[in-house]
Amino acid sequence: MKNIELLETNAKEIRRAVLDTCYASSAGHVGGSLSSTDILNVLYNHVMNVDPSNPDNDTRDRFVLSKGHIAESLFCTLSIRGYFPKEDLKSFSQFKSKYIGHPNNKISGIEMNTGALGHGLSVAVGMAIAAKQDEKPYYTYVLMGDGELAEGSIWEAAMAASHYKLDNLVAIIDRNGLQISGATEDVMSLEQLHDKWSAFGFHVISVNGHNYKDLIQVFDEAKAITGKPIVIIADTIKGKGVSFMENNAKWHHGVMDEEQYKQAIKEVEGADNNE
Ligand SMILES: Cc1ncc(C[n+]2csc(CCOP(=O)(O)OP(=O)(O)O)c2C)c(N)n1
Ligand SMILES: [Mg+2]
Repeated sequence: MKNIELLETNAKEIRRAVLDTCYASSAGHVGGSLSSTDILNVLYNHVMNVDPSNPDNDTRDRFVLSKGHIAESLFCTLSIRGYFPKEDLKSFSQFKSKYIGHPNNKISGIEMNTGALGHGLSVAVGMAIAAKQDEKPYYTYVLMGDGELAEGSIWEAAMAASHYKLDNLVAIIDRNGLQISGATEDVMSLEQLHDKWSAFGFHVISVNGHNYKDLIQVFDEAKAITGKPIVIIADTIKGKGVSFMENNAKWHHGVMDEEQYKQAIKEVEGADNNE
């Protein structure tokens, strides 16, 4: 499967760029960046109809990073996809840089400023309604964190999405089980998550969020659904690819020292394949 091999090569490159960016800036949210890497990779390099040389094309698929704190993961994915030079990321999180610690729509390829959790789905609903009204063929994808689901505004947006039968809207939940201060099930329990989204009128799909074959299949499945919005619950590992970060809330926004950085790079570069 040539496609999957390419995605796996990209994944290493994105993970390496995320680690470089976080280490150089002593900033970023490395744990949630690494849990979302494979989702962003498959969206930008397989699923979405986007063209970096024409980023404002009217019929482009839209993507909203509702869990905006992992901006570096989106920036690295966009730069590797060709939206802007990788060099630009050297200014990440620095004074006067447009590559601030959260998505910023002054950057090519970014649709919405995010970072205050809970708003992405509402705006994505608006984009999906606009596509229907304008009779445009684009899909809107929105990535949310599982901790983010504690925001009440998400459930208002979910009601609207099913009320308007937005089958051109695909929500993805990075279900890594952790939020900033610990396990989601301790901080604000979410289960039964599948049943909740189903009760809100969504077509619900569960997937291993690190397996490209499965991810490709569920994004295909989403396109075949009509009459209701789709949510993909992607089971992931926070810190995926770096053993000492995996499943450890400390690495939500932990800063690596030199030894940890070197070890992390060694691990992501040595990874045989993505899952
Ligand atoms: C409205 C709002 N409240 C609080 C925060 C602070 N905050 C940043 S990340 C985070 C935890 C998010 O957890 P999750 O959505 O699970 O993200 P992930 O595990 O994917 O990094 C919190 C509470 C915020 N950014 N916005
Ligand atoms: Mg989480």
